[in-house]
Amino acid sequence: MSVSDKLAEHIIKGKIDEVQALVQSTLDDNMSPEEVLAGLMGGMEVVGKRFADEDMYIPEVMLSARTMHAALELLRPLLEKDQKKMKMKGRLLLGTVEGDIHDIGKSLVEMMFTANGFEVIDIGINVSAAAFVEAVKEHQPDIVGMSALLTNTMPAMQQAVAAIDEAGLRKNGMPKIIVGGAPVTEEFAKEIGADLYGENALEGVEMVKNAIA
Ligand code: B1M
Repeated sequence: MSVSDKLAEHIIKGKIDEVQALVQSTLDDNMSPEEVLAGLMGGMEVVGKRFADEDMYIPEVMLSARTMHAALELLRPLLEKDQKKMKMKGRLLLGTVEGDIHDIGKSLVEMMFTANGFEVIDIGINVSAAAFVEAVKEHQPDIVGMSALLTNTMPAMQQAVAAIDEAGLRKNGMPKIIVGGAPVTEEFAKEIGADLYGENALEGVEMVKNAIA
């Protein structure tokens, strides 16, 4: 079994200690953090499929999610290591929208933006439209990022974008609003008045860099 397959298997089985030990040893063996991440993501993909097929249930999926977070924490310092040398590129305010508690994708977005020289203010999960508005007022971000993983929380994303506009907080095209998450599409992003859509965390970074260059 390849190292990537073993990493994936630990995620699927929710083996926190084992995944941390394997991540550490593969990094010590000079496997790149990006390759390790790809192995871990492979595991989450299988979890998603098994969850959909009712071959895995919520408690097991939660354990896989906790295992993924534990593994990501080991990658964080490596992915973010050059960040201090960079000139700050902008401030991102980030949250998962109301009704939605999925946060692994958001954590990756947070890590990738931080690694690319952005200051990230993560306002968490289940963030209401009003809370986005308050946070925009407080933190004056250059970019607002919203994540949604459920089809039925996509309207909350639309409400949050509308609330920011209604409060008069998006003037002269700033802050840019970027949305993402498994059910979100570029078409939906346009439809709800978001400026940008990121299919994955890295694409999100590239979109934002191009938009605020
Ligand atoms: Co949930 N869940 N879940 N779940 N869960 C999904 C999303 C689902 C697709 C599973 C399935 O049925 N196949 C399904 C949604 C169906 C739908 O609406 N279309 C689903 C469901 C139904 C539910 C519940 C309703 C189940 C229930 O209670 N009956 C419930 C809802 C809870 C709630 O939010 N109110 C629920 C609960 C949970 C757990 C708590 C058990 C757990 C979450 C734990 C946690 O996050 N801490 C969980 C998990 C883990 C999943 C799956 C298996 C994995 C999600 C994940 O972390 N993926 C998921 C299946 C799937 O997605 N295939 C599923 C890995 C992560 C890296 O990917 O978040 O997509 P993702 O992020 C990607 C991109 O989307 C993008 O970048 C990342 C990659 O770089 N991205 C952005 C994300 N946000 C972005 C923002 C950006 C840019 C890019 O800019 C700002």
